[in-house]
This record gives sequence, C-alpha cells and structure tokens, in this order.
Amino acid sequence: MKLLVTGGAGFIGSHFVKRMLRGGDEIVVLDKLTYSGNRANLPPGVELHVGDIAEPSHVSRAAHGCDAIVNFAAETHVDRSILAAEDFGRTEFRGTQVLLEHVRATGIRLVHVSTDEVYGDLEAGGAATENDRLHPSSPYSAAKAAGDLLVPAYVRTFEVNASITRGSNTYGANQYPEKFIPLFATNALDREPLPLYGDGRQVRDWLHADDHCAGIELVLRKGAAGEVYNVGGGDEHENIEVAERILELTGAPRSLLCSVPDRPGHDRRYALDTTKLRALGWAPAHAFEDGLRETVAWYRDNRAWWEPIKSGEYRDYYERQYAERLANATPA
Ligand code: NAD
Ligand code: TDX
Repeated sequence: MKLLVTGGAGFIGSHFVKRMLRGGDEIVVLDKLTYSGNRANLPPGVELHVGDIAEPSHVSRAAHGCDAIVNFAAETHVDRSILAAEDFGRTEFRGTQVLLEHVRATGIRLVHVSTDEVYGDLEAGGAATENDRLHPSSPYSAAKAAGDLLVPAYVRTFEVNASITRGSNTYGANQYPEKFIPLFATNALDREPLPLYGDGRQVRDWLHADDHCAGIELVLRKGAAGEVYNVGGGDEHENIEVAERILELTGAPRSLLCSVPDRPGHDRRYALDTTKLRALGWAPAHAFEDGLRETVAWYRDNRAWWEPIKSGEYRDYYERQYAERLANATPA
C-alpha cells in the first residue's frame, strides 16, 4: 500500500510510520510541524510534506497516488486546550472534514485516529464501549469528538470508506515532554519537581505506542466502514503510582513529588472495552511495568532528543502552565 500518514512527525504517528515501513508499505507524511511535530522523529528518506490537513490543496498534493490516509494530525494536549483552544477546533474539526472531502472525491480509505477522552470520565469498574454516548470534558476532547462525529455522517451520506480508532493514554519513546510520563521522567532525570495535579488519584489506562499502532494497522486492513474500534491497554494505574515508579526508575528523591492545583475539568478515570478489536485479532503485547521501564530508560539515554525541545517554546509553555502552580505546591 501507499499510505498518507498525517501528523506522522508526532509521537504516535512516527511510531506508525516506522512500523509500516518495516512491513514494506510506502509512506508519505503530511505534517504541519507544530511545536510537537519533529523531523527527528522520522526515519531518513521518508517523503515529508510540510502542510496543514485543514488546507485542501495541501491534502490533495500529499495524498496523490495514495491508497489510504491514516489521520494522526491533531492538537493533542489537554492543558494547552485550556490555555487556548482555537487551533484545536481548526485542526480537529475542519482538518478532519477536509480529509473526508478528499476521500469522498477519490474513494480511498481513511482511518481517523481518536481518543478515549471523547467518552468522558467513568466510574470505577466500568469501561466505555464504542456505542457509548460522547461526553467530552475539555476543549481538546470536545474538538476530537466534533471531528469524530463527521466520520459516520460522511459514511452514511456519501458512503466513504472510513473508520475510527479510539486509543487510551499512550506512552513510549519520542513523546513530547508536556505529557505526563515524559514530563515526569525528564523532570526526575533533571531532579526538577514532579507536579501532580490534585490528589494524584486519577486513573489512566496505559497503552504502549507499539500496541496502539498495531491496533490502528489492523483497523486499516480489516476494519469496516463507519465502525469505531477502541484500542485500550487495559493497564489501569493511578497517576501517583506511576509517578512513584518513575522516581524509583530514575533514582530521584520522593521529595520532588508535589501536589499542585488541579487541572480544571480533570477527568477522574478512563477505561475502554476492547472486545470489538480483539475479535479482529488484536491484543496488547507490552505490560505497563516493562514498557514504563524501557520508556524511562529511553529518556535517560536520549537527552539529545529532548533537551533541545525543553529549551525552546517549551519553556514559555512550562512557565504559563506551572509557575503559579509550583508556587502553590504542597508535598504529595
Ligand atoms: P503529537 O502532538 O505528538 O503529534 C501530533 C502531530 O500532528 C504533530 O506532528 C503535529 O505537527 C501534527 N499536526 C498538528 N496539527 C496539524 C495540522 N493542522 N496539519 C498537519 N499536521 C498537524 O500527538 P500524538 O500523541 O502523537 O497524537 C496523535 C493522535 O493520536 C492524535 O489525533 C491524538 O488525539 C491521538 N491520541 C493520542 C493519545 C496519547 O495518549 N498521546 C491517545 C489516544 C489518541
Ligand atoms: O503535569 C501533569 N501532572 C499531572 O498530574 C500532567 C501533564 C498530567 N498530569 C495528570 C493528568 C492526567 O490525569 O496525568 C494524567 C495524564 O495526563 P496527560 O499526559 O496530559 O494525558 P491526558 O490528559 O490523560 O490525555 C492523554 O490521553 C488521551 C493525551 O494527552 C491525549 O492526547 C489523548 O487523547
């Protein structure tokens, strides 16, 4: 197959590009190279079009001759969506619509990569199924849900060949260090404070990037048009437990762990029912304990990847997001 991977220079998209190249597929990447897009995430020689999924001409140029599109392109950080949400609406909604218009015109397949956050938070014990109603809590997840809603509408109205995946919290190498695991790992390696939001008892369902990409590939090859497939690791942990494990793995002192004022609208728990994807033959291969150890080791051994990131635009964001919170920190 010749595939267009949008957002392929980001964290999960670049894992997907490497996976599909290993499998012998031909890859073209369309990526706007926002703050989280990074050429260094891509293997040398990959055809990269720097452009915007919300611009029809950028999409049609990059997608020329492709058999399918896998859409990873998005603004992806909840905290940034709370600081400023405009770009989220444009990329998540308008961008998804432009991709759908392209597949409508050309008849090629689309897999749209979405998130468990569109279901909102869940009580202890429950797990979201693909038929659950969408109940997003943040500007990020609401924008993702808006993009998701376009997909079945285009399938029903125009009979496009499109499916959706909804993944749980993903971790691994090359994740931008604003997200919880790479932020805490790199701060612990630098002996900087680890800012736990609120009581740190929020639960996330952790999924290794390789397992997430395996699920997306399966949906690309075997998923049905108009269907949604959950991709969840089934490895639920409280944030405080993950933070303590990162301290152990980095040999950093517990005194670095602090409680800071909570994220507004913070979802308490996510969990996914993955019966539907498992019926297609998928199962996660990475246990969280092993994957976390390997991921922390990757950040320890790859300072050359994240140190330049942390000295640039990141510092302004970090200041806006954490300066006041850290001034009000208490021991966790
Ligand atoms: P990321 O921020 O690392 O990557 C996003 C990529 O999209 C970047 O390379 C960025 O430059 C690019 N991009 C942003 N706007 C664009 C635009 N308008 N046009 C073209 N490119 C654009 O994020 P990620 O964690 O790799 O997430 C990838 C996808 O997976 C997203 O759709 C996200 O919602 C979804 N997802 C992420 C997780 C997670 O835990 N990280 C979990 C479930 C689903
Ligand atoms: O400094 C922090 N302190 C903290 O306690 C950060 C950055 C996070 N957290 C908490 C908030 C969450 O409960 O850690 C948990 C994980 O936070 P994030 O990494 O921001 O992820 P989350 O909000 O759960 O969303 C993620 O999973 C679904 C991704 O960022 C999304 O792109 C994806 O759709």
